[in-house]
Amino acid sequence: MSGRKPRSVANPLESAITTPSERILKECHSLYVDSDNGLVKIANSLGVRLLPPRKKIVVMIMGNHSAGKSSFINWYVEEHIQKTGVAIETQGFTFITSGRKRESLTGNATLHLYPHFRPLLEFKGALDYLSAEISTSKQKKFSLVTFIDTPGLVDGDMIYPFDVNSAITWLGQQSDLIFVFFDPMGQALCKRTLNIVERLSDTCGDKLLFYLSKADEAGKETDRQRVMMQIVQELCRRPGLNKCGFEMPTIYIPNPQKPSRCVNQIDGVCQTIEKAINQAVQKTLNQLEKDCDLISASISSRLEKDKSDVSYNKSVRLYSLLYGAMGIFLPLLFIFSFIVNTFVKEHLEELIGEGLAKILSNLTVIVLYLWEWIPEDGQVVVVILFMASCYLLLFLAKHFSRQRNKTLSKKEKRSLAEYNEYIQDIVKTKKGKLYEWYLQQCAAEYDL
Ligand SMILES: Nc1nc2c(ncn2[C@@H]2O[C@H](COP(=O)(O)OP(=O)(O)OP(=O)(O)O)[C@@H](O)[C@H]2O)c(=O)[nH]1
Ligand SMILES: [Mg+2]
Repeated sequence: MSGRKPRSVANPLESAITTPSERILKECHSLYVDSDNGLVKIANSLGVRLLPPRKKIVVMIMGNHSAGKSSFINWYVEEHIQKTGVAIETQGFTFITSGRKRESLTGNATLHLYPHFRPLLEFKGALDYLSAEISTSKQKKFSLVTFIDTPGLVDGDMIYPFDVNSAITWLGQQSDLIFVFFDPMGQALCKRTLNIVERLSDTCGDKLLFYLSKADEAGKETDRQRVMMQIVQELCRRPGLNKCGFEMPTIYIPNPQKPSRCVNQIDGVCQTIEKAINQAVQKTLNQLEKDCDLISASISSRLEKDKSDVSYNKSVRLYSLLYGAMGIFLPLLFIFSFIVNTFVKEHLEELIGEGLAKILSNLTVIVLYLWEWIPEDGQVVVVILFMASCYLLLFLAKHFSRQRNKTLSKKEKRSLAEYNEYIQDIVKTKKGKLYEWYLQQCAAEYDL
């Protein structure tokens, strides 16, 4: 099929400024959402629901109030996007993502940008505390990451305007990575944080990563060790959390004015994000292959079903014709026999010729013989029964004519064959090339 070609998203200028992972994710995404030949559209026409892959990974940062969540995002993006400070600064959810223009979006606009987060509406009151910040920053891997900054968690009398525990848990389930920040200050052992972490570890244990943030404020090395022990002990006390070996890297925002002797593992956080991006690229390419196979299998089964429908319709049509013919022929023969009988043999021969008259009289003689065989007082009943049987035959003919299954038109069959060809020849070939290119890029990076 020469007409169908996936629209390539990368023009030469764009490919020069985007990373290989970004390009692959974009190209895969466009293979799904293309308005003419998108996989989502093709799958939809076959009754299969496909979700386009995300172009970015989602990293949610949660933790105690003032743990340094917003500061970490600002540091990563290298722009002061999120308000930071000792007061409770972040009260809602903010999506921080890269874009062409610096922009701040409110709740409704945010949900337009992220339609798959629409179920957030079920958390009453959360919409008013939802926003998005679009930044033009290209620092680190920000072009492939959407951060979710979450409200600072505290115990006690603090009233949240929505069910914060459930909303964070739900958002965590939608994310690719969940960073939990514990700072060495007073709130380190906030019960609310531990409760949410415990709930999340049930379903997303592999995405949960713990960090001791603001580690430069922990004082001496011994103090830091003590704080860390306390946090780990508190976490392990929870039945749902004591199964895994804990890792809690110490991180802090580097401050040239305030150098610290404490080990800073903040670069490890960036590496974790990069690893998740690479995994997302591989997952997206693998999913593309699976979705192609799913569509091809659906097309084959649709064509197979159509074949059996066609042969079923043939047999049903035959039954319908047979019953219909009998339902019409038998009463006609009955009436005709009596009409023919009223003619004198010679008159009939004169009228239609000797040969035809002989055939007709042979045909009608059987009917007349049967008719005479019926006792006179039962003839009315027999006529009624005969008419009822003819009606039944016509009814059966109609019934079978309605039993036909809908089959594919020639045009539909041709477009299914074209879809299959497009999936096998173009999409799969493209996927193979992207994979090859991705592996080449990886090898090139590691070889350097
Ligand atoms: N020394 C030090 N201070 C930090 C670090 N990270 C953040 N801070 C400070 O800690 C305070 C709180 O930081 P935020 O980033 O607002 O913390 P948050 O977790 O977003 O707080 P909420 O939004 O209220 O939950 C601010 O005054 C920051 O300047 C760090 O690594 N080291
Ligand atoms: Mg904050």
